[in-house]
Amino acid sequence: MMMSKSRDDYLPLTGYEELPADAMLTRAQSFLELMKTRRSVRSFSRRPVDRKVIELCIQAAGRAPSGANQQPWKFVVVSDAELKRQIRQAAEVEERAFYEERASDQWLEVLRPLGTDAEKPFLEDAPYLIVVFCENYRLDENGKKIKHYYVRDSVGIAIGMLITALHNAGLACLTHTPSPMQFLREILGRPDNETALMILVAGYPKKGVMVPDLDKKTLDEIALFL
Ligand code: IYR
Repeated sequence: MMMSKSRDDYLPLTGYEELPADAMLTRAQSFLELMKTRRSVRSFSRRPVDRKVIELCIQAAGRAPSGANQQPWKFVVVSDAELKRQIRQAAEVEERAFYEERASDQWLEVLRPLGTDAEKPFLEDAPYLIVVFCENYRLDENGKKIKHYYVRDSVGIAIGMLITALHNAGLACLTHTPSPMQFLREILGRPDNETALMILVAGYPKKGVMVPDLDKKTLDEIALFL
């Protein structure tokens, strides 16, 4: 049986560097300025992107904290044109059902400023579809199910870090969640313990792309200091 680690195996904290107070403020401010320039885009250039950049960004996402450090994520990076075509076709079937029947009037109303519809050409245009799966459990060496904890929370954090890493690298992305998403497990041949959570569409924005005129809430609206 694999021996699990215990508190006796603790290591000193390395790599952490305390910044002088002024440097801390400057860094926090400039990171905010960087994040202010992040926008979701829905039109992508077909220009290829160096796969190494995607690998590095996924490695950054893989540094996310997770329940019991179980790292319950799998990033399936799709660049194959035929797979992208299949994903687009299946996603558009679900999206048509969403826009024509499933969505409530209230839901369609809040979506109106985004100008979305059932057509998803970005699923074929963008060089990469990073399909993010949750690993709900794993099988140990004896085939016994080991449950994972806080799975969606953990995978959500990793996705946030991936979005940030892609933006920092100068790429655009879109969080896309056609619903339901079972077709992704089927098309990509993923095992039963995995559930698709999101498609992160990644690449260069199409030249001249327009984005909706959206506001972000202010600090006072999103935070309380007690
Ligand atoms: N999945 C649909 C609808 C949609 C829903 C939400 I909430 C969004 O923020 C954006 C879109 C689509 O992708 O069009």
